[in-house]
Amino acid sequence: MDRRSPSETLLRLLGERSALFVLTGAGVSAESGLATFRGPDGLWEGRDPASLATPEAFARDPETVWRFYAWRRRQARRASPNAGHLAIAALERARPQTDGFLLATQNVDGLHERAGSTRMVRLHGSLWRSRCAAEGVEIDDDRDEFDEFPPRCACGGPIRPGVVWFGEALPEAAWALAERGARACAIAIVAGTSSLVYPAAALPDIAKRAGAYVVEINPEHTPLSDWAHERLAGPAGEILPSLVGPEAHR
Ligand code: BJW
Repeated sequence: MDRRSPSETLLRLLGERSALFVLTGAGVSAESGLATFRGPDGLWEGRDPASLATPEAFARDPETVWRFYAWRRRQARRASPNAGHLAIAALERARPQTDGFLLATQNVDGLHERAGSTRMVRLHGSLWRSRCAAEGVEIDDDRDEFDEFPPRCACGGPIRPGVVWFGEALPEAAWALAERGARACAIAIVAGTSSLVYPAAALPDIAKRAGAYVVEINPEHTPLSDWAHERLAGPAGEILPSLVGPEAHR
């Protein structure tokens, strides 16, 4: 059933400080002014993901790929965390026990970190990291201006954005922690994702099979909407704050 305010069941579970797993996607940053990927005004609208977010695209046309990510870095630098990011950080602070909270984000924009989230894993890398495509090592390089394409590592190899593209494996440690967090939680909150991209989209199912109460926060219907225990149909920046604070934890 679609609703905008949390059910008694959810408020009770939150009030008990039950172990919480949060999975986020681009929709959580939409209210910070950053475009999502899919849908009308999305980043993939009028752009072919295969020409921007695959290792093959980078090998074929590193300049187009780097210009896209340099533009994304400029957009993200100008953005600020919104009420949804801040609410997730507050939900973490309310669960000081190590196993009581984990945030797994598909977002690469760094807004969760800037909002104060610490117990988190980045499933799809970071806009603020680069990597040598030849050696695989991460490089401290978050420039958005370049004098050559692709920029070069000291070893001579091409430097690429430190994100996970289609067809690439997710960072092993981040995935292992996310899977463990999903398996161990009592509540799984899934906010602002189309639930289309795997393996991240499998995490709510892992949580549900392990017995968790699964809650979706999204103004639009997704494949998860059909089987989540609770669906809060609205913007994350409005709904997430309603899960925080003494009134939500009675
Ligand atoms: C709001 C809102 C508001 C708006 N409040 N909500 C199983 C089945 C089918 C395919 C596959 C499968 N397993 C793997 C695949 C292939 C592929 C895949 O999933 N393809 C599908 C698209 C069909 N997956 C992969 O390739 C992954 N790798 C892999 O599986 O490797 C296997 C392997 C193993 C071992 C060795 C080698 C390989 C990698 C996936 C990487 C995804 N990368 C991207 C780009 C990252 C860098 C960048 O940022 O540019 O990640 S693609 C893009 O999609 C980005 C996102 O993180 C990801 C998910 O998107 P997200 O966040 O859900 O955004 P949207 O736009 O889709 O949705 C936004 C939602 O927000 C909407 O629902 C709105 O309604 C909502 N919203 N405003 C709340 N205010």
